Amino acid sequence: MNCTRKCAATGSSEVRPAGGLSRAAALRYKRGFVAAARGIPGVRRPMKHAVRPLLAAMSAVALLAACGGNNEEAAESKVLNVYNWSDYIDESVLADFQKETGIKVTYDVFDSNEVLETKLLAGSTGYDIVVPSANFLERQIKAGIFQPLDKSKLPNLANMDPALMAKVARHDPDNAHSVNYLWGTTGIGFNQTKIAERMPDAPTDSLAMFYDPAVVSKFKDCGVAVLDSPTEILGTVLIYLGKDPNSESPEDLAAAEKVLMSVRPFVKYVHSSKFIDDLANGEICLTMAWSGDVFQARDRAAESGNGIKIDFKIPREGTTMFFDMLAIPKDAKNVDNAHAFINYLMRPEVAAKNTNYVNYASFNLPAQQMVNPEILGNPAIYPTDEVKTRLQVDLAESDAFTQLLTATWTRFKAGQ
Ligand code: N2P
Repeated sequence: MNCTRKCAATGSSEVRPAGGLSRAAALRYKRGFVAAARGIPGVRRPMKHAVRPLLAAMSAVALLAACGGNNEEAAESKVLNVYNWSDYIDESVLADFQKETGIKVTYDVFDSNEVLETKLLAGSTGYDIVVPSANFLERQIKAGIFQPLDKSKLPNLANMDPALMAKVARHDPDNAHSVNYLWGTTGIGFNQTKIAERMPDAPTDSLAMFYDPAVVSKFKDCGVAVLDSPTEILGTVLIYLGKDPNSESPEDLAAAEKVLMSVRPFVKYVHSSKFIDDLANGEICLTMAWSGDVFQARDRAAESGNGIKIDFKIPREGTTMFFDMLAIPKDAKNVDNAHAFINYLMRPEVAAKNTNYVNYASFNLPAQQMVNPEILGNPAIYPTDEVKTRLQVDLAESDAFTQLLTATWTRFKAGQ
């Protein structure tokens, strides 16, 4: 039997064909990226507890179908391997899709563009859909990692906001290789009680919460966490310094590093998903993190009834925004199924279900009628025109700057 990666999970040998990236393109691209990945260990995050058993069961069914069935060819054609951000889907969407189409989804998660990019550059990921942020996708498209989408198989593209589609076309010309999944911002997540106890007049809507040592030092004892996302965090530091968040000037980077090192003693950890539960259960009181994840922490605290009140603010000085894009690697095996799933995610009721669960906005216009009013009316999730003026798009970095930023980030994480 010519096993796939799913068979390997049951102990059979694993067969991974050569990747879709040309050797020359891979080498050219890796020169810039390997340095970026060095010193930024990624993690493959477990999904939230409620999701794991369901997905484990679904994966087990997929394994049996893919590896043990009599009609192997038919079973192979009914699978789909998705690699998405952690805490980023209503798990019932996967179950519903499988029920409707018979396509069994194996769903793995990550919490770092760098981790995803390392896998994509190595090739033969086994994934049919991956979800890089648009600035990373931009350089991955140039490296030849993705195949163009067949838009005849994506009629639900008609639901997507043309203005936002035009915005991401800056990264993916003609929207040829990607469809937006969800989008959000990086901002200030905090435990309202613990912050107020320590600093009644805390500037909770200001980047000074993190980048002014006189402020952030007040919260060291209740726990401060920062995303392990060098590009996005650097963008916010540059905004705090009144500079262009996409600056690649070594002088600006040096100034930003000085700020980062000045607050490092007050930061408990640098991580991109652990903070959700920690904020919800009181292990930390302040985080620089992604909007929807902080609202998920708020929801988890409310569900547990522990009395912890969490809030999220988009900084008054401005911040960076991200667009997470569904794309199909060139060496994907289940391309039709990938298109079917992408189209399914663009159904208004499905897009609304995900937004209502994870607290991130979608491009889907008809979905808005089904989005919970408190989410649709929350300017930190669906920004008003005034808030939009404070949001800045992360552009793709040059290879040379990525190397410099990686060195800065390694020193920041190590605290030296
Ligand atoms: C989901 C985080 C996605 C935002 N937990 C980062 N692009």
